[in-house]
Formats: sequence, structure tokens, C-alpha cells
Amino acid sequence: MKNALLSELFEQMADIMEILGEDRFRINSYRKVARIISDMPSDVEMALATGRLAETPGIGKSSLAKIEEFLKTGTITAHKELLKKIPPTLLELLTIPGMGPKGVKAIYEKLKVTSIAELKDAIASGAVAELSGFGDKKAAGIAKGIEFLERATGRIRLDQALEAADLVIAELEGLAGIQRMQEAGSVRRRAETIGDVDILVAANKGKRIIEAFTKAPFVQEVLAAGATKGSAMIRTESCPVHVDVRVVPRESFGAAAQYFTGSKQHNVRLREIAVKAKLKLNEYGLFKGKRTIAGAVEEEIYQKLGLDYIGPMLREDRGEVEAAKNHCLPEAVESEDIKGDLHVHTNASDGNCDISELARAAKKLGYKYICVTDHSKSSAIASGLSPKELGRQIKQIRRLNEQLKGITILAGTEVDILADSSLDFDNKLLAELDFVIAAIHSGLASPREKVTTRTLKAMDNPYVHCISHPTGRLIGQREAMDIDIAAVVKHAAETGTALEVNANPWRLDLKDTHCKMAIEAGVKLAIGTDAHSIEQLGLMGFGVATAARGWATQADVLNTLSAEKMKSWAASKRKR
Ligand code: DGT
Ligand code: CA
Ligand code: CA
Repeated sequence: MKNALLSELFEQMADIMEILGEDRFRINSYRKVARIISDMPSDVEMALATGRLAETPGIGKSSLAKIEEFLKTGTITAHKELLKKIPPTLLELLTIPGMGPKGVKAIYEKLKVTSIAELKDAIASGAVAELSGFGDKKAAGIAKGIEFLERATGRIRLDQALEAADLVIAELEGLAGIQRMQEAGSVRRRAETIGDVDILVAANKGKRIIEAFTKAPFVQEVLAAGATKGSAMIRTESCPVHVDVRVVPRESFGAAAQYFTGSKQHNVRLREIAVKAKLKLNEYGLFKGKRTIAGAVEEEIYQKLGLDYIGPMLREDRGEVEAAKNHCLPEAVESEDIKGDLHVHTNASDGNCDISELARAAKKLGYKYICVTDHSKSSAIASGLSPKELGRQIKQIRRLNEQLKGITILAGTEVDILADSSLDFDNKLLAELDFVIAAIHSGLASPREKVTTRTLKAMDNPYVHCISHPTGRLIGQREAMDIDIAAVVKHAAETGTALEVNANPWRLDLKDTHCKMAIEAGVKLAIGTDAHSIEQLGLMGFGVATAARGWATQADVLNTLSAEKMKSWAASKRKR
């Protein structure tokens, strides 16, 4: 689907026009088009072909023409014209967390700053703080944003990496001579961010495979192309991605998969074991003198080293080697174990479809239940529900449950934890719900004590079953709250509150190491997609992988329970 890229182009046109101080009405209409396209559950190309796009309110004639132009040519002339009007580095300022087009406009017009490097100088000289509407606090905030950006640079989100991996694998799949092919590196380990994407191929004629890769239509820049390894920057819908493809002979595919999946630290531990056993382990195989003991099959490498097989998601040297030796590795939770989604939004708040559409889509995914968790009224930007509206929604859900077969809708909420630690709905209303998740959506930058106290107090409430996205981070965009996660985990155990693993690849929060802490403390994990559309119900796998990376088994995850057991788990906190 070209939706993401197209939406971004419209957003960028609006940004540039705003920086240039152009017509507000057109700016807003471009932003609206961007939003419509990115929220669209179906392919924009299809929507255009069927005429549905032309009928969509908010898509005018001129926008439609631009969309057509993009789908035909891959570019939009108006976008190219706008780009010519500003210095090319100016747009990088918009990637700084907390910097919007208004801020960029001021800094560009008044200080003639055109790049991040120049902005850093302007902050250091005090010029930014002196600008009207900025001040010391805002200047320091921007400096922090730049620091964050620089630290994050070069790594991409897991969903972006998987998109690239899928693209390359699909391109190579049909080639003659490929015996095996799979992901390796951090992508195969399902790490939360990815430096580069590694693909491993078993074939005899490496050069031809590498050539096919480096000449693929999505390749932007070839970084290296040899007989067994190719590296390139490839274009995906969301961002440029560095991909390494390696070709190895079939006899050493298992050893290569083991070696190139890593992590480096995990590999170091394995090699130590090999050395102790007077063996040699490398990417070609496991050897005793000149004799090959294992090589073609990855499982055999572990077996011959006296270890149980360690799944890729555990290979981080966090105790998995010891556990494999002692035969006590966790049996990782899998997507098939998940019986329902505990965090979804409908168009009653900021989602884009209604309850029954979501329920039907969830049923198709094989779920037994979904829990509708729209926002509460304090989340005004997310069109949160008033108590009255939630009351009506509960009734609507009860009615729908009588009609729908094969899936249960649980009535829930994602209630705001307010600044004074109280909740946005009173207990009488919360008591009517099947499952309540509570979250901080404001004041994320407050001091450690404040955000921690807010979270602990929310867990004290007998009607709060789960804390959603407990640290509030957005990968590559917003830092986590400075929350005392050890205290949160401890109190979750004390109060019988679950902690969410938010499956959205921007969040993955709790993250893997936090999941492990929670599980060790006996806290249940609740995996939710935080879906705002039907498509996003499909994000569950990211949450499952994150939980598995945190050593979660089926028993550690609340939504592996049946709907009935889920409900009685929820009721049990209220009886404590
Ligand atoms: P990334 O790309 O930063 O997200 O992380 P990885 O783990 O994919 O790292 P990458 O792409 O540099 O290398 C892929 C795997 O190859 C890595 O996980 C382990 C293996 N590897 C690479 N360099 C070394 C090394 O110097 N020593 C060892 N033992 N293994 C290495
Ligand atoms: Ca990598
Ligand atoms: Ca690599």
C-alpha cells in the first residue's frame, strides 16, 4: 500500500506551507487529506479506482489530482515546487521531538537557522531562548530533543525493518538456486529497534543472488556487492533501510543462521562453551579438529554444545544459556495462545470504526473476545468519552453481545490517570465495566516521583485491572517517562494489577526487560494492540514477541485465558 508515503507527502506539503506562512485554509486541508489517507483501512489505489476516494468528504478536486499524479508517477509536482522554496536541510528540524512547523518558521525567519547543526549553535549562543515565544525552558527542551534524536539516529522500528525484510525475501523468493532463506540478526530476534536488516540465503551460486538483490527495483544505493555478501540501502514505504544479504552453502546454513542471528553477547557465550569442550564454533559450523560436528541445522549446534535449543528471541545473554544447560528455558508464549485483544479504540473516541466492525474483524483473527477501551473525557484530543457516553456504550455492548455469535465484547475503558492521581471516571461507573485499563496521557515529562506516584495510586484502585503503556515511550519520537519501574512492578504484584505490553511497534511498552522483571515478581502481562483501526488489530505479534523476549509463557499472559476466566480474573481483584 502506498498510503503511508502519500500521507507523508501531504503532511510535508502542509509543513512547508506553514513554514512559508502560506494560506491557512489550504494547509489545513492538506493535513486533513494526509490524515484521511493514513487512516484509510484499504489501499488508496483501490479507493481511487473504485471512485470511493472522490466521494470522501475532505478530498477535494485538487487533492484528488495530486493523488492521481502520485499514483501514476510516484511524485507530486506541487510537492517538488514547495521543496524548492526552502533550504533542503530545513525539514530535518521538524524531526526534532517537540518542534513543529510554527517553531521552525520562527527559527528560520528570525535567526536564519536552516539545519540541526545551526540550531545547536543558536541554542548554545542563547539566541533561541531570546526569541519571543521561546525562553530558556523551551530552548532547553529543544536541545534535549536534538540529543534524543542523535541517540536514536540510525536505528529503525521493528515494523519498518520487517517491512524491508519481507520486501527483499519476496523479491528473491522466486530465484532459481535458492535452497533456504530467512531473516537473521536483530530482526529475527524481534528486537525493539533495528540497526540493519540481515537476510541469510543458502545457495550455490552466491554472485547471482547478490546481483538480483542489488539490482532490485527498491534499491536506492548499493553499498557493497560481492560473491557472497551484498549491502544496500533500500526504499520502503516508511523509510530507507540498510539491508545485508549473505549467501552461504547449504552445509553451513544452520551455523550461519546461528552466528548471524546473534546477539553478539549470546554468541560469545556459546563460543566459550565450545572452547571449553575443545571444539571450534564459527559461522561455518561446529568443529572437532577438522571434523564437522554440526553445520547444516541450527538446532544441532545447540544440541552438540549440550544445550536445549534456544529460540532467537531469547538470545540476548540474559540467563538463557544457563537455563538451556539446566533444561529450564521458558516455553515462550505464541500468537496462537492469544484469545483476545484487551486494548482497542472505536470511533466513539479516536478510533476509525465501530464496535461491531472491530468485533467481526477480531473474530476473523480467531479471537474469542475483545475489550473496548475508549479514552476518557480528559483525553480531549482523543475525543474521550464522558461518563454519560460511556454509560451508553456499556449498554450498546451488552446489546451487541446478544446478537453476535462466536465473539464476546468486553466493556472497558482506558481511563486517564489525572495529574492529582485520581481517575477520570468514578468507581461507580468503573464497577459496571468488565475490564479497566488506566493510563497516563498528560504530564509525561513530570519528575520521577510524580509519575510514579500517579501510577501506584491508580493501581490501589480495586477497579483498575491494568496499567497501559506504563512508561509512555514512543520509539524514536518520545522518551519514556522517568518512572520507577521497579516500584511499579512491586506494587502491581501487591495489588494484583496487570501491566500492559502495548503491541504497537511505536510503543512496545512494557519492553522486554521490564516484562522479565514483572514475570519474576508474579505480575500478569496483558497484551493489547491499542488498535485504532481494523488493520491495527494485526499488530498483536509485536506484543507477543516483546513478551516472549521477556521470557513470558502462556501462563504469564492474561489474554491467553478464555473470556470466562478473564472475567473472573478481573472480578477477583475487586474482591481482594
Ligand atoms: P543491529 O543490526 O544493530 O540491530 O543488531 P544485529 O544483532 O543484527 O547486529 P549486526 O547486524 O551487526 O550483526 C548480525 C549478527 O552477526 C550479530 O547479531 C551477531 C553476528 N556478529 C556480527 N559481528 C560479530 C562479531 O564481531 N562477533 C560475534 N560473535 N558475532 C558477530
Ligand atoms: Ca542487523
Ligand atoms: Ca548486519
